Amino acid sequence: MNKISIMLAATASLFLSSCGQGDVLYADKAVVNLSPVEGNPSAGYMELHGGRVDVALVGVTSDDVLRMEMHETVEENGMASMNKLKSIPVPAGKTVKLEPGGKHLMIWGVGEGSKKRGLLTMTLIYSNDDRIEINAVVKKAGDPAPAAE
Ligand SMILES: [Cu+2]
Repeated sequence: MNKISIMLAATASLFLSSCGQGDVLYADKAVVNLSPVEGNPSAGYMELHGGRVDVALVGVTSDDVLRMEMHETVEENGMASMNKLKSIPVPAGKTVKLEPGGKHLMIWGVGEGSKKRGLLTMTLIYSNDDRIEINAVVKKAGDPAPAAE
């Protein structure tokens, strides 16, 4: 191995150890789809990325909502209904998607300030006591999809 390839190999392993999947517990792609019907709850979606150890998301809070719950949409006999979840497991190194038709956040009373700002700041609380603050993009009903913007 010549000098350059040794350096490249060292750089590659550094990159893997510092940025490798599964090292850091975080969340991204958070959106809140405001309900088109005044008074109805809005829905929140995001991707939860697992860290080095298995944890669970045990709560989500925000200063600018009335109430927030973790839900899962389930289908029984062709009928969709929602169950309230106490926690959402986030296995080490895995990505868990909160998405339409699956696990999601149900959000009551998103504040006018967050609606105007277009961002809702929320805190994710994990079973290992980690707290992660994220900004979810607030979308009004009928807003174009991000790809079209
Ligand atoms: Cu729900």
